[in-house]
Amino acid sequence: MAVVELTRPSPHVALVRVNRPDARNALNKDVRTLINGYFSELSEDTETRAIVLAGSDKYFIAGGDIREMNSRPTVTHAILADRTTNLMTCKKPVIAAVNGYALGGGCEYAMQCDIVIASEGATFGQPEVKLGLVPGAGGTQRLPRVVGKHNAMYMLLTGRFITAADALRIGLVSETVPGNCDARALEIAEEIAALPPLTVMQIKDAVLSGADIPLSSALQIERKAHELMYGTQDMREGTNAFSEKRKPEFKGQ
Ligand code: CO8
Repeated sequence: MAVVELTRPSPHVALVRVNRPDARNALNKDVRTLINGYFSELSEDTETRAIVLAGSDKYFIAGGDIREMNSRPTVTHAILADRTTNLMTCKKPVIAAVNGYALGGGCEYAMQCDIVIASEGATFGQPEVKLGLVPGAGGTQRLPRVVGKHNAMYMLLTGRFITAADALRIGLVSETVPGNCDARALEIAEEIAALPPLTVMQIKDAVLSGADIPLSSALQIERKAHELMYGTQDMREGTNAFSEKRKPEFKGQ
């Protein structure tokens, strides 16, 4: 069985599942390569409108592979390392379904998703400091942007784990559910997949493109994305359906 699997549980929805139980779904080279490959493919696939990234019942992803990291040739790796993932550049909305541990690179991969659904029993943490490491996939940069400086520093400087309830409180998680959260994440993916896909992609692009630039420039991105939608059939369909008091049928055109 592959360490990462792609399935299509419903029309327009893809599920990418990490399946490396022996190492608690740690991100070794194979896992990272497969995730990159799938997200590159799904980003361009016109049939796919929403994606769920999941792990197992008890482990989302327990971080980078510690054994693999320990044996890296330091300088070569430092020069060649590229932490860009096709997860963070994926054009389609990505929902993380976090059951169990999301640690280190696992917490960082969850943060690279657009929506994070967690089981009430999930655990989040950036324990790199305890290994003598600085986070390497966005922990020191994305985490403070998501949860604010003091919450981020608490997690990053102590390496302590936090509960799903605390993750929800500080904004690291969008929603928590009792028990396994895969079904809820897929339900949200299906909800998004029924919406006009060009609009969904433009909203995601506007949010991410505008996040790190001055507000005036970010608002230009939004203005152009807004205007672009007037040229789509789906915008006509959505507004006509509203006036005619019927359910819209979006075609992605
Ligand atoms: N890497 C490699 N192997 C791991 C990892 C890991 N991150 N986590 C667990 N394993 C392995 C263990 O070595 C063990 O292997 P074995 O059976 O051969 O001895 C097996 O999984 C089971 O582990 P446990 O017995 O510890 O399982 P528990 O269920 O008792 O505990 C925990 C689960 C809490 C997840 C625990 O395993 C743990 O704390 N793991 C390490 C968490 C951690 O420190 N993560 C941060 C890693 S550093 C990092 O993420 C930096 C990322 C840099 C960028 C990444 C880019 C992709």
